[in-house]
Amino acid sequence: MDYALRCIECDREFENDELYTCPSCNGLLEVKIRLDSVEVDFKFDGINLRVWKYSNLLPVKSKPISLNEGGTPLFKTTLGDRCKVYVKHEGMNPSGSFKDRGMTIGVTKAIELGKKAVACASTGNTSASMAMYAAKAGLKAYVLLPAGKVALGKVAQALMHGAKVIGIKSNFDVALEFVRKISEEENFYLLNSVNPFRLEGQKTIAFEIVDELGYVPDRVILPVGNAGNISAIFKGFKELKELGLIDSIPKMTGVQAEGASPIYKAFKERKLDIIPEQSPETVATAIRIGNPVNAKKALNAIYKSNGLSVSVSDNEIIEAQKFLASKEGIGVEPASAASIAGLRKLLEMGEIGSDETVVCITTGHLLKDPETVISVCGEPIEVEADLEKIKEVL
Ligand code: AN7
Repeated sequence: MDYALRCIECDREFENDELYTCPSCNGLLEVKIRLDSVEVDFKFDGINLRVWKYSNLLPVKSKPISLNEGGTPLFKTTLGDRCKVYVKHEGMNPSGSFKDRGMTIGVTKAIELGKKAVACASTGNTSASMAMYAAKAGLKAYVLLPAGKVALGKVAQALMHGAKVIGIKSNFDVALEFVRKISEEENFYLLNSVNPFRLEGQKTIAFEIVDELGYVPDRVILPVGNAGNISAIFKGFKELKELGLIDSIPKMTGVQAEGASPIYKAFKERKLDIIPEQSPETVATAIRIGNPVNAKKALNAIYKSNGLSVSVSDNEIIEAQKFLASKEGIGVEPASAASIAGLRKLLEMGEIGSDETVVCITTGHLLKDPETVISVCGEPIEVEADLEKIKEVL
């Protein structure tokens, strides 16, 4: 396959895979695949859905470092009143989040480039996933976290998979600035979503949706933090359209938490860029991000697809998390529930047509954040080991 890294700002192209941003204007890079060089040999038949099914559209040459990522369930739900709502549960990936789709490509690329170590800043899921794939690949893994602001399950994963985990007394955005500098100085391969190859893995969410549904939904709703995933999924649909495999692109709909909503604010004013927020705050710690690196790509995805952005309160997020878990049997972490909270809000606002088919992406698993569950559901009731006493509380 023929591809180059293209700057989304100045349009220059580079053949060097080891870049994260444009050497000439510092703009974001994306992988431009020369689609006329691609032979699409996979069938959209809804079977064997996995990230590497679509390898002809994935810009890596070496043997995949894979843990069977992708192929996540697409559940039909009753969430939509009159319109059809599906939930694609990315929490069912091997490390429990959508990040695995990006990491299988990112870590394979790290091996291809001869790197010995990988690094990221993270609100949690990126670090869990990176640590897991680095372990599989035999690479060292370094993680910078906002101390005390990462859900317990995610820290546990990063530690157990053998990453060196450092908590800094600041937020994600500051951690990312540090890790970018450190990676450059120490020759670590940076695996945050500023890395254009990671997004290539995540675009397979779009491929799987079309593959499994057999058609293109009208809208895709997902939570937005660092804004990589919305950009990646849009790119996936765009490539399918350019290849002539589909003829429309869903309205990309990004949901942010009220306390961390620079993209929503930019969208509201129809701006092309964000104003960074210094002290982002939300119960959905995964998306507690004030300065999303992929903001320009994400806003482009929203505008070009005729989509929109909405913000939801912490209360709406928790209510949506409980609703999804107790009514549909789908257990997700708070950030993921933002997509359901966004759906409910947009239905109320009358923004979603009754004839629409909507796919909500739930990005991470319920078990990632047990502490929030206990704080909103309470501890289990404790009673004596006595039949009558147990019956009393039933
Ligand atoms: C569950 O782990 O940024 O908009 O460092 O864990 O692509 O950033 C996590 C992000 C949504 C937002 N849902 O995705 C990290 C990190 C969950 C997440 C997002 C994240 P992007």
